[in-house]
Amino acid sequence: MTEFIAVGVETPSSVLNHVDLGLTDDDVLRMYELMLLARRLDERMEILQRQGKAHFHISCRGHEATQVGCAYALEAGKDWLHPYYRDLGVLLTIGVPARDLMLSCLAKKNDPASGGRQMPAHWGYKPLNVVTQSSPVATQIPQAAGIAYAIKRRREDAVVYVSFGEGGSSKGDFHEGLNFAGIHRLPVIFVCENNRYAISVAQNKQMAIENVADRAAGYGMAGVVVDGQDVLAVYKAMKEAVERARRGEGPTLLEAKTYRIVPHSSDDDDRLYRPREEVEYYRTVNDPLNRLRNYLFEKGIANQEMLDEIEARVMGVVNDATDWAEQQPDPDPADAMKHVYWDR
Ligand SMILES: Cc1ncc(C[n+]2csc(CCOP(=O)(O)OP(=O)(O)O)c2C)c(N)n1
Ligand SMILES: [Mg+2]
Repeated sequence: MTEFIAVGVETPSSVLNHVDLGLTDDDVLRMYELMLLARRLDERMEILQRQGKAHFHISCRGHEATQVGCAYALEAGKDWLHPYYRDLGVLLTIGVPARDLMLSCLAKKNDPASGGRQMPAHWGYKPLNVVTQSSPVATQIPQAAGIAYAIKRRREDAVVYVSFGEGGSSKGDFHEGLNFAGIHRLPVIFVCENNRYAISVAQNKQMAIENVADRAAGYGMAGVVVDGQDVLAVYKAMKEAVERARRGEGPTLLEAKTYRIVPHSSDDDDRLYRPREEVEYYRTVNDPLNRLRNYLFEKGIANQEMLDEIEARVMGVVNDATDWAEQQPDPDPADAMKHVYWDR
């Protein structure tokens, strides 16, 4: 289990004040709990993969502020989500129970995403309008534009959240989805979780620009860059984008500068392509949980005892989800070909 390393005064908290954003102290504590739950559940899923119980793991760790900040600005059950594989924090914040997420991780029969057929982290959850994704990166982007087009044609009030990495923004799907959404002024927020690497490929090998969001001008939409380690900054930017979309003012390309603090997936060794000092900086000084924890202390919203209580509650949820999901049935082998297209 990752322990937070003690942080010094150099760790920033947030440049913003939650009260100015319409958030209560309880909201900020809830954000902290969701971020911690995402991290601890993710750590548990990695352990299960190492034990041979899950066949693959891809992590949200380091992205928690971006994910919780974004999803906190959405309306559960009304808005639509096309999350990408790192978005464990988005799923938890919108209200998917940890137990259901664990069913996907362990490829169990009652996994709500696909009955254990998809890879882990190919989220899908019908009751909360979470649309499952395909493995080729960025395919969710034009799909999200399509859902937003339907929402607009039906004159509904919902908005669409879709996320992807900066590497995914090199795909043609990115251009097609954003171009279509810009033309029709669709209620969709394109969130780029820019962690500076697409597996081993650094951002400067993907694009000749500093900010993915600068491309928004080319599609006639708002482009916003935000510090993805600051949950309040992300929430503010996302809330403004959601409000623009609901007012009929069209899409936003929101780029959150973040970092993954572990290898790309359970099949990767990141020591081959990035310096340890860089990873260490984001695991300590600029870790999103450390940043929010400092904010809670600074504003007198929480003390260590309260954070210990949150940690205990979170571990209760993680342990319950693990123990329960491990007892659930595996898919029936006789169903293996169900829903698989076979053209004789
Ligand atoms: C079209 C396609 N090419 C390659 C892959 C293999 N692949 C999976 S994730 C990934 C990196 C994506 O990087 P990025 O979009 O920056 O997201 P991150 O994983 O960094 O969050 C690649 C190359 C894929 N899934 N789909
Ligand atoms: Mg990336």
